Amino acid sequence: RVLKDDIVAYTQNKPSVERPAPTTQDEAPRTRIVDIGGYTRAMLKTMTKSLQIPHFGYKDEVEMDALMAIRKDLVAQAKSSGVKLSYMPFFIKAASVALLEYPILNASLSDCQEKIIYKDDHNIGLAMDTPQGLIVPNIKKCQEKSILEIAAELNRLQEACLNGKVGTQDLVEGTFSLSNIGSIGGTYAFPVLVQPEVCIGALGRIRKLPRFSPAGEIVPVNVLNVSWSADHRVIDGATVSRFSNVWKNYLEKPHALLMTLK
Ligand code: CAO
Repeated sequence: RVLKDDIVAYTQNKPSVERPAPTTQDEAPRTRIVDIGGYTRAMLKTMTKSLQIPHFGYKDEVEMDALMAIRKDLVAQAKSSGVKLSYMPFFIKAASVALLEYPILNASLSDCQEKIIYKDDHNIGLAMDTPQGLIVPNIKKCQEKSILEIAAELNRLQEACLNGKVGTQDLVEGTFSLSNIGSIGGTYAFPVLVQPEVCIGALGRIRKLPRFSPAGEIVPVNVLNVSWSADHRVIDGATVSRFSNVWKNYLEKPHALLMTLK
């Protein structure tokens, strides 16, 4: 039988449980909780919505040597007009000229999903990495602008975005987008559509790679990879491929852009 005295004796003699001194691993995890605001809040909303769209992905490579030589020649001329000339204005102009052939890629799907809205203006959006986060202002009416005019607009938008002073008018009514992630790094990407646009292209970093010449010799070539995403509800893969071929041709043979001058 267990008597009361037995229990008292047991509890009095019970060895105390030794607890090891807390180590840093046992301390509550150190966390920091911040409100999501500004550009990140806008990104959260738009990207969540965009990923409800079935995306079609298409990738290709572009030989950049001819364009790099031409840009090198033109940098000083642009500078004398107070404009910094990067590759972007060429990518944008080539896209605009190719859009003239494939206007479906500069369209949007109506809210009722029964009509396609074709847009005459090529308001080409540019994903910009800013101290405040991602923002996609657009250059209006690229179909009417020269490469130098597009470069000047890009300079203006870059400065406004860096100073956090980009205007609402620069952010609305985009019709097509490009994302030059290659200015930071990377080869391929999966760009996410900017609603209600139906096509976006991401550009990788230009890399010098071995390729075969027409004579079968191995030659060094500057290669740019492009990754397109399109709204597969209204755009089929063949259309993206044909559009990309035209865009690529204008970059690989930039003198062909002369034929588009008015
Ligand atoms: N490959 C190699 N070099 C590149 C390049 C590429 N794809 N793109 C740009 N460069 C070079 C430029 O030639 C320039 O070099 P120089 O000063 O020697 O001429 C340098 O990189 C910096 O270019 P830049 O960034 O000032 O100008 P840009 O017109 O090429 O790009 C912009 C402008 C706004 C697109 C870019 O600054 C940017 O923000 N890129 C990031 C986009 C991004 O975040 N995309 C992801 C979106 S999804 O989150």
